[in-house]
Amino acid sequence: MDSEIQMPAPVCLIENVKGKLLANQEALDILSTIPQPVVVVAIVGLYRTGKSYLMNKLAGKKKGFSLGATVQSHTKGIWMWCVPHPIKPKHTLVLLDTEGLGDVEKVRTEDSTTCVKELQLERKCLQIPFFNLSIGNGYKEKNFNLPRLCIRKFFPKKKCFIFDRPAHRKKLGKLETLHDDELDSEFVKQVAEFCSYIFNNSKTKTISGGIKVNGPRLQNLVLTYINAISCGDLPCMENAVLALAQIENSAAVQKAIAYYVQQMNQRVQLPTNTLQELLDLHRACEKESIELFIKTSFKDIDQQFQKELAAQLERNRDEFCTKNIKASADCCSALIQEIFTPLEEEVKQGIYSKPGGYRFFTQKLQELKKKYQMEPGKGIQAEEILQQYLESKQDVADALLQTDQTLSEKEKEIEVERVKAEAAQASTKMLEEMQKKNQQMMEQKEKSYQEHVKQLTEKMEKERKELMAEQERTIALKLQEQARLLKEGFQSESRQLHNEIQNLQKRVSESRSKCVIC
Ligand SMILES: Nc1nc2c(ncn2[C@@H]2O[C@H](COP(=O)(O)OP(=O)(O)OP(=O)(O)O)[C@@H](O)[C@H]2O)c(=O)[nH]1
Ligand SMILES: [Mg+2]
Repeated sequence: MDSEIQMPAPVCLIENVKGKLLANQEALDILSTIPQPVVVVAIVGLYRTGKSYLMNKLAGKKKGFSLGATVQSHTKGIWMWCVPHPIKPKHTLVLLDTEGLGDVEKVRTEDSTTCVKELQLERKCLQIPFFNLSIGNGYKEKNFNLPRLCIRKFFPKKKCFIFDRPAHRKKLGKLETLHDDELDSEFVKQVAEFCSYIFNNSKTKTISGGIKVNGPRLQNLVLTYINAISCGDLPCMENAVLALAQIENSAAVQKAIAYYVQQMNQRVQLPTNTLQELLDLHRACEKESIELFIKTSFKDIDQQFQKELAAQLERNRDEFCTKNIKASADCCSALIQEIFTPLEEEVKQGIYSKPGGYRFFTQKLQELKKKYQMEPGKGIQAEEILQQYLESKQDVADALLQTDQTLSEKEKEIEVERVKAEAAQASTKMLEEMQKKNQQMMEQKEKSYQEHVKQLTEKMEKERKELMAEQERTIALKLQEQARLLKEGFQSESRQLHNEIQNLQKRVSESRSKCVIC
């Protein structure tokens, strides 16, 4: 089922048409077919700095992302190439090659692994470490520092690679046709180290809360970002995740309900002998259905979708109860017809309309009632349908009683009373049954609620722990960055980061003491 992705060449993911961004349907369709978690590697940097060339190396191919042969910027928009991850089984590596920046100030990226290739062609980068800031308040310094500060802020964890010139100047134009032994051996080694580092260190793309991103999720994120940008908004990770959660949680409800209905149809044989039997099966299917929802849903704010699931499960349970009642009633009516029709025929023929006939009639009636009661599989309406039938035939029995000449008036009166008492007893029993059923339904409601709460609590507790670990990791990295800024003499930047860290720490201690469900 989880077959490896086959994409012979990159496709354009986002087109840049006169500054307007458009998502390309072909690329979105490809993403929608990738059920595996994705590792996303994007590259950004100045134009004509060998980004596309490097991305081809990551794809393990000589050709793919198209390289520029002129001095003009070549790649337009964002191109995507999905390949099986070379070292992580059951993962897809999504390579994103971007349009070269004319101005490094435009660099704005978010979480996925991003390589910043800032190496100008024909120029070795001798400035080590790479992200040092320039002292001074002039335009030149600000211009120099801003992208570096941004990169340092958004990518607290960094790793720098310096590449030597790949080959002799004359050969640079046709790099992609050269064999490794025609390239500078240092460069070949550096590229191999770079690729190995990326493969080993790039994590599966997750969204806040440790939720793994697969192809369809990435597709939705792309669409949400593009929409936000088209509307003039800043693409915001939080909003994109919420939009994604809406789509997926609503699908998770549908999936969980479909599972419940399918399992109930498979496991329940209508009519069931007792209501409890149906409710027990409901409880088992409901538990699994909630599990399925909990597994696939995320960021279900105020449990909006779980509440919807609960309501739909209740409706479906009631539907099964109604079907159960109907199945039982149909079965009992058919049985009554089969068992009692011969007696009705005999009455019509006048067999019991003679002296002593009433006694024979009641005897026969008792026998047939027993026969009916002995019959298995009638379901929960057995008694009610029988009583309804007997009641409907009561005037026939009365007529036979009144016309039987072997009985005295006194005996007839006693018999009428006996029949009345019997009917009253039967209706009391039915009332008790009904109360019992109501009680069982109420208990089931409480159990359903408890099941929802139990599963939700477990999930929220797990998510809370993950979020806290995530926040603590971020704080640790930010603290390192703050210390570095301070050491470099950037007091105001360091102070700003210090405030950010304090806010984060406050949030962590809040979530530590927070009760999961109140
Ligand atoms: N000197 C040198 N040339 C390189 C290097 N990497 C690639 N090239 C060559 O530089 C040219 C441009 O490379 P690309 O990979 O297209 O550069 P790019 O950054 O994708 O360019 P844009 O798409 O315009 O942003 C090609 O002819 C490559 O063969 C490198 O590390 N050093
Ligand atoms: Mg390019």
